[in-house]
Amino acid sequence: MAPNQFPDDFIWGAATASYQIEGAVREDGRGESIWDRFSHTPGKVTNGDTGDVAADHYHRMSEDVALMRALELNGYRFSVAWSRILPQGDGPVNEAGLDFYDRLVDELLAAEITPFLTLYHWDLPQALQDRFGGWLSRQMVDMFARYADVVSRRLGDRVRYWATFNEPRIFIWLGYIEGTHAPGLADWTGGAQAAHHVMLAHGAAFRTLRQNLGADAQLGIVYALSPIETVSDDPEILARQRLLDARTNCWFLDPVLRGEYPPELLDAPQWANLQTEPGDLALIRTPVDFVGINYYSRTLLAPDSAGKGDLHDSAPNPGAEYTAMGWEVYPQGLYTTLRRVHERYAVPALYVTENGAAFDDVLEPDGRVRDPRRSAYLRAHFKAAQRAIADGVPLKGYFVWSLLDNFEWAHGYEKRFGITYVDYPTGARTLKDSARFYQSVIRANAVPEE
Ligand code: IFM
Repeated sequence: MAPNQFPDDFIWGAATASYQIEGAVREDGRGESIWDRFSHTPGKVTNGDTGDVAADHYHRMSEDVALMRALELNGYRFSVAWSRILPQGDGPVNEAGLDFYDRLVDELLAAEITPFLTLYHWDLPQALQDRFGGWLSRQMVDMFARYADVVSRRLGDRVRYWATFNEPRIFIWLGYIEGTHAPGLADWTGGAQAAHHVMLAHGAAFRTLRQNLGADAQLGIVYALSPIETVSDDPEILARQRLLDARTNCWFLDPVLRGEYPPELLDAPQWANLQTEPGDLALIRTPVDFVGINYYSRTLLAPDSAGKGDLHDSAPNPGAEYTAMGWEVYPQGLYTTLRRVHERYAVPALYVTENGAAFDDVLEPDGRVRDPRRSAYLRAHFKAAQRAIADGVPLKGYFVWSLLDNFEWAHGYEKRFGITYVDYPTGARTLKDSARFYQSVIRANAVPEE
């Protein structure tokens, strides 16, 4: 393999998530999700934006698959909206909801694009929040396993790659501990308990999927990871590094892949009242076929860094480049993360299931979106991935976040992550320059020289 080449069967894809792109929130029997409720609550989302229309993907799905084909993607990562399938979370199945994903999968396969399906990318049916308090309840484990059963029975003959959850740490932290995301709860003890139920739900759904789909299915889970680095070896900072690494990286990796929670977590007061039952860790521990890694930036700890052990505990790095999200551009961190996951957990396959950047893109009068910083960001991260492969990491594919500009949760439509520009008033799509750059990478199966 030439030094700048990727392996022959490498998957080049793009990723999206249901609530962020679909819109059509009241169509074809879809039930309310916690993000419908949250985004319609005044003050929760920038500019009062909601996912009611989003990128209108529900109506433009064929156009979006054509876009993927034009870009020559060979993989597409999407999530299923639970409330389209089971509008009340459990109870009757909504066939029209399943039909939508059925058509999506067929169109992808016709375009020779491999579907990578994620069951849960944060849009829980509101009915389950109302009845049980969402993930606070252990009853969610059975609910999620049933949902996995329904979806896999319908799509399992054509979808080979399945992830249970997207970024459990993020939706637990922001939704249950900090309250800035749906369902808007702010309680550490509840968050730790909810996280445990998410892990159990992963384990239960994993068994259901394996049973329904057989040994050939590729089953995994997707994590948001970030290396925790420090500006000094001051003992206070090193202690914070250990705790934050446990909270950021190992909290959800260790139970699934090693059958234990990191000791730094269990020693912390927030975990003192964790309710568990015998056999829980055996259910959570699952022989996954792959781990998906969402990587955006590192976390840098300094004596005066802001959050002191929480998700926002990162210090500025003078002179570094930052994206519109305020995240440091740090490609080296992707290499470090891939190496570390490979060395610590020895999973058969890794995928970069999300990587990308938000910038303040402008659609210019000549119809182009010039986003050289996004192309540079992607180039540098592709190279970091390539270095990891050369050093023995079984990285099998890469999904750029995102195919389309979309609803960036509490930031609404203000942050644009797409390689395709979406003009929200009309829904019109325009490939940004970075999409063309990405296409050149895919065509060459290599990062072209600058
Ligand atoms: O938009 C999100 C996505 O839903 C989960 N991963 C990070 C992205 C950018 O913030």
